[in-house]
Amino acid sequence: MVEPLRALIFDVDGTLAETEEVHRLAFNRAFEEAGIPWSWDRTLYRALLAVSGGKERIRAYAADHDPGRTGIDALVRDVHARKTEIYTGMVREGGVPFRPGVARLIEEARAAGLILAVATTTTRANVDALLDANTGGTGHGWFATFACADDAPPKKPDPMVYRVVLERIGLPASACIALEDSPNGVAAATGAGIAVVVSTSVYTDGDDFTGAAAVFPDFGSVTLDDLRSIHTKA
Ligand code: XBP
Ligand code: MG
Repeated sequence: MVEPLRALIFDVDGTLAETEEVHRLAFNRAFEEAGIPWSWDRTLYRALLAVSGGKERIRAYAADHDPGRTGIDALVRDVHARKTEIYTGMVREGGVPFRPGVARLIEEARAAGLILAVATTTTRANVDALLDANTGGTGHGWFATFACADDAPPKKPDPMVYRVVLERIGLPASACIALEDSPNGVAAATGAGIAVVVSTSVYTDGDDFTGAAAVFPDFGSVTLDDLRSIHTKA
């Protein structure tokens, strides 16, 4: 890109923090509470993550594994709402820290006057819980905008959530870098014309990140200057 880097757009799950294992446990607890005989182990959950969005994930799983079940619309609505309550409760207990380098990159970007934003498939309440647990609430003010599940109904790999962020921050895609952990996230960001830098996560390690400008195991040794040079070459 010829113009300077002016914004970092962060994905949440798998990027800000390794949250998917907590999501998986919350899904299973919500199923159990509802008396639904479903339980997602790690291997199955990794496959189910191909579908972004918890509601969409439940619906896709039911269609494949329990096609005769009736009342799916109410099940998805109610079980997902309870799952979100369980998830936010677990995150607020602590123990889901930011991934290596994330807090430092945020600090470097803020000190350099970059705009920060969030583009996620997850529910806003989940983002708030993660920021409250890891920043005591101050983290909300770091981000100019949060585009979450309700802001972009078509989920990643659809680029809508990133287009919503670009619109809200008033910058062209060429002035931004997206930080992601998954192929769906890479497809969504590149679909919006944004260069993507990946930190592979527990559930995406080894996936195909074709289209990403750079892939790292984590951001522990990635500086803002590294992102600037990646952005220049993108
Ligand atoms: C990852 C997702 C989300 C979470 C579950 O989001 O696909 O659906 O797995 O959260 P991200 P919800 O874009 O941050 O990687 O149940 O709230 O959808
Ligand atoms: Mg993610």
